[in-house]
Amino acid sequence: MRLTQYFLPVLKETPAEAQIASHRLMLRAGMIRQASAGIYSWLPLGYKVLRRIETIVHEEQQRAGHIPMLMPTIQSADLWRESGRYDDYGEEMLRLRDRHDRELLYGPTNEELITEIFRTGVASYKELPLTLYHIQWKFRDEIRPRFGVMRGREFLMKDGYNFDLTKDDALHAYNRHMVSYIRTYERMGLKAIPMRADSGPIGGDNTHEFLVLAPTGESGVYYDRAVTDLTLGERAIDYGDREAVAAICTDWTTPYARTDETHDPVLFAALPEARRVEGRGIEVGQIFYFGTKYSEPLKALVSTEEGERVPVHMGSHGIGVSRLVGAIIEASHDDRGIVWPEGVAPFRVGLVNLRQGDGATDAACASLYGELRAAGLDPLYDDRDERAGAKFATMDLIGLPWRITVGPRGLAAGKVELTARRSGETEEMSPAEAVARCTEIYRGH
Ligand code: 5CA
Repeated sequence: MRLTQYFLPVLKETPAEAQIASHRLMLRAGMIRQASAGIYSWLPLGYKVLRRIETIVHEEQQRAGHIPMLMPTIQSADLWRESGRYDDYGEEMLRLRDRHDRELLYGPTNEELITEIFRTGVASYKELPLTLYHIQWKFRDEIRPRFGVMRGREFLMKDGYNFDLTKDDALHAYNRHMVSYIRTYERMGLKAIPMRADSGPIGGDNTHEFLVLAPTGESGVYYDRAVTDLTLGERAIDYGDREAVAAICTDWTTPYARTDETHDPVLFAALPEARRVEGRGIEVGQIFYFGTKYSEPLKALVSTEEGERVPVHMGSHGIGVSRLVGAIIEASHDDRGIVWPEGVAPFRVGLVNLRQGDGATDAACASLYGELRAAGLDPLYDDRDERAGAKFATMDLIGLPWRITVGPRGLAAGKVELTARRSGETEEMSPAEAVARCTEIYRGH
């Protein structure tokens, strides 16, 4: 993309209403614009990051064997009466009426609707196990929407639902979700720690939240330092292998790691002092096993091998897709702006022309731009008639991980500069080498 043909409304001033770095930077970098309290438009740059995150979530869910679909944002109140949650959900639920005076709501989550789909589509244990998920906008009329997309009223969530015959099968689904989530967050350059949590209005006693450590997080967290040394990396995972999947979960859940809701000071105090860490975290996902809490009232039954009709065991599993954009920025920024991890960068490479209008420099940039595109590196070419300082400031603010700088002096020696946003390190090399290096960096992302 050429910057002169893009829409990147960066702000010079720091917006007064934004209290945390990610909110400030998302507004300044022209990623989002508030439409009303807790409701945002995603401008082109922000939308690109959101789509990258969604793609990673889709890939990892499907790798775990979970099936994508799409349910609507608007749901009928009737189903929520059947489950008994229509009244329980309280003021957070946005309730609507259509022209026929039928009661509707903007879905805050989808346990009821998916269970309804399941009960009319599945009759026998032979069709299990089944895990369905979608990525869809939710609405929760939060009393205090704040921190931009971190606590919005409208937000994008991946929510998945498993249906299993037995508790053991459902716990395997729970474990599959835990492992696939760890991998999902790692691909986004995040360390998200599963912590034992409280289930709130979703219900059930088996639940973990995934927390990204950040001083601006809304949850207090207490953990054993050992848990931060764990990584899944590139290892192959057979999601059908119950023991292998369970063993990974055991590794991650054995060290003490809890949020303030479930913190146990006595257990925590038993850890060696050097390993005890207290901090704050951003909740970027939560998984639940709740057994037959919804399948019983909603009559989601299957026939067993013996011909008996039994309620299925269920769990639900959420990832805060739009919140992740903010969480990644909280975890990865500096004084000059955002520092995107390679996995989610809106453009892979920024191309800066230091002498716009100079024939040779323009020609070198145009050809480099073409090669970067051909290599699938989705470059952003700053072809504006601006000073070098202003171009660098924009690139730093929007946080592209790699920048190639092209100027007449370097070109005379056949060189351009490749700069890493994170370290600021710069290396001179030929344009072809710069393309080759970036291609190598992004292999696998
Ligand atoms: N039905 C279950 C799992 S599918 C559920 O709704 N879980 S949840 O309430 O924990 O939400 C899942 C994730 O959505 C949270 O971990 C969080 O990352 C994100 N989320 C929840 N509320 C908001 C909000 N107001 N703004 C942005 N993200 C949110």
